[in-house]
Amino acid sequence: MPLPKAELHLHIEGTLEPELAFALAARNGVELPYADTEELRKAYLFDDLQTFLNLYYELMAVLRTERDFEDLANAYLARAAAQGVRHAEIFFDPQAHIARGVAMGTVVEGLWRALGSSETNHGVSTRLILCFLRDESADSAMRTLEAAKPYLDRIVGIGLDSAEVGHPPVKFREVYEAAAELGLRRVAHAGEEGPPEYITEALDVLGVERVDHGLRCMEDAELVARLVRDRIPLTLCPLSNVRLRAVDVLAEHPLPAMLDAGLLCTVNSDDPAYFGGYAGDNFDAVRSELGLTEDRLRELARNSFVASFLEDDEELRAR
Ligand code: ES4
Ligand code: ZN
Repeated sequence: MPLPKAELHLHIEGTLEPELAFALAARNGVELPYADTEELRKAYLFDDLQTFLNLYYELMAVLRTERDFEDLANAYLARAAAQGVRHAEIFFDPQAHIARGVAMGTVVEGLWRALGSSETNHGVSTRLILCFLRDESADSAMRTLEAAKPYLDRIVGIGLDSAEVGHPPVKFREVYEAAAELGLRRVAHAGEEGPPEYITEALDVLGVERVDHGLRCMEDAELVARLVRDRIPLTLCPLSNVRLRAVDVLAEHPLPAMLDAGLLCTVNSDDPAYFGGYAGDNFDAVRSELGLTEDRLRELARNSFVASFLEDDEELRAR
């Protein structure tokens, strides 16, 4: 039995497996520039964030209808459940869909067809987090928040993703303020490729209560002390860090040092169809490559529930 765990850093578009991509392409009459799944797998040669993102956005072309988003989410939830995930907080990138003529309502209603029955069908409770693309303008983010207003009963919070360097958190100050006024929880990717200053800024300017990745906090001792003191969770993604070359090899991942420093770390999968594994695979990888003890692994699983947006009573039931 895999450890019961919560997944807190998961882009639903990053769960699109090549087989499903081709099935949806056929269903929607979309032409993919790859002959078959084997040729597509060969395109997974990225070794930095931008090269990965180019492929990630290209493949989204196959997602067109509510049913597509429903099928995508159901496929993820079934895989997650099989690896011990009991709760999933799921990012989605509406701007990447709206730009292709797919409406916010299609995306949210489609995902909700799967998420709304996930506890019954998969034994996985869920939350939805709307991510803004940080390489798009702040105006675009604000328009996206506006478009999400009819669906806020299905969205727990907001996040910030896509190309990090050159797009500091402060660019999104106003949209985070507006989201806070709407009662939305706030997280942001920071310190994946960007410097530790982006983590500090995400805390100070955006008021985030959880940091996605946050890996590069280790370059700033004062920041580490603050994250420890304030119990700010970090959603680490070890296999993602290897594939995108944030670390050279998994054996050199700073996770053990981060746990030793007292940071509230969690282990997540980011874009599992692209990075070689789902949540359980990430746990297995850090167990074998980083020599984490069973106690440390249990701590990581417990942290995932503590760091989640579940209420206390829901949290106890989930774990
Ligand atoms: C992402 Cl790994 C990663 N980083 C930033 N933005 C993303 N969107 C999807 N995966
Ligand atoms: Zn991510």
